[in-house]
Amino acid sequence: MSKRTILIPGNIHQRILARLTDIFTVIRISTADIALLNDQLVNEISGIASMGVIPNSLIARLPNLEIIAHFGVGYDVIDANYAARQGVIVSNTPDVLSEEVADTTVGLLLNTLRELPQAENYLRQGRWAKEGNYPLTKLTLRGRKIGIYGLGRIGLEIAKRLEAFGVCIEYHTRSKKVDVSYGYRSSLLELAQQNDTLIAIVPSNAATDHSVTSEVLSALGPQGVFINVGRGTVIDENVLIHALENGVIAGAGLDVFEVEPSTPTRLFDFPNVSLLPHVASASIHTRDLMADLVVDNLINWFDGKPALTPVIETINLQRSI
Ligand code: NAP
Ligand code: 8YV
Repeated sequence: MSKRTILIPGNIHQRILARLTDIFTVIRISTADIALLNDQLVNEISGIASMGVIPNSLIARLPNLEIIAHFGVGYDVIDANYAARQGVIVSNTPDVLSEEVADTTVGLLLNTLRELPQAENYLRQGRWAKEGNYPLTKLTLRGRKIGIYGLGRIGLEIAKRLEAFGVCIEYHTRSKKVDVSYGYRSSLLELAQQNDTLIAIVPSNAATDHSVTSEVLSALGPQGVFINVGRGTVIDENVLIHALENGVIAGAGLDVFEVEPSTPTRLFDFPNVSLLPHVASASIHTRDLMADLVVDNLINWFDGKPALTPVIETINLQRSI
């Protein structure tokens, strides 16, 4: 394999940097801005390893770019259709994180319903000894009807885990899955009408952005709970805050936000909301697997083989070996 030049704009996992540096010439710039590259580099770069936004303006100006290896399964920060038109393959990191994200989702659901972080804080603050038992929680998982919005790799892992909790499970996706026994609802509104707990694990795209509307939240009902581990863009945060303020739903658990890392401080005031700073896949174990997949996609590609995990939009650019 000839020594190729890989661009890393912005932050990247240390393991990616270490492994790439052994094999490739690595160029780092602070942000994905073409103005930060001189003409020689512009011509030399044939791959990108990244975890943030890659603007079309950068893709357009790198004449020898062949592949963008993205760190993360969600790749809404890259216009993959544009990359495909430019002949640039995009890879992501599916599967290796699904179980971790599903584990975290169940944790977030329980935290939201049973107020476990608040109860722990109560103990740590010495209030148990001074004030007596933590109050009984208003919400419970017992008897809940769970609607999963998105039954892909991660949604399925969430469903499998929730089965063990003995709760009722249904789902909504654009197409009914043939190999699952969970009840299918052909619209998100219908899913919310038939269930009291909505877990969103869909990618961000034009169809899913702001799709959890005030009508969907109302349909969950006053005992309703909304859990979001997909992307913050699935709901307008003002709509969610309004629903929480007015008792339209009973609580929410969020790992993702509309404009990260900022989080609307108004959410901090709700005792019935559990918040996590986008940590669903964030263990050393799982992030190492994701990092390896980024690197292995690049190695395979520049070794003349197909990329390991190309995104669907660029799959036709795969090498056939
Ligand atoms: P996936 O396997 O591609 O699953 C996506 C699911 O969403 C599929 O079931 C798909 O079914 C459904 N879907 C897509 N568009 C839809 C629409 N308009 N309406 C209804 N359903 C729709 O992806 P995954 O690996 O499970 O990951 C899902 C997403 O989770 C990622 O894209 C990422 O945004 C997010 N994520 C977040 C974290 C975190 O740290 N919080 C970690 C990993 C992933 P149909 O195609 O049949 O509609
Ligand atoms: C990561 C994620 O936090 O994979 C995804 O889509 O949202 C998370 O696993 C993120 O991609 C790391 O930047």
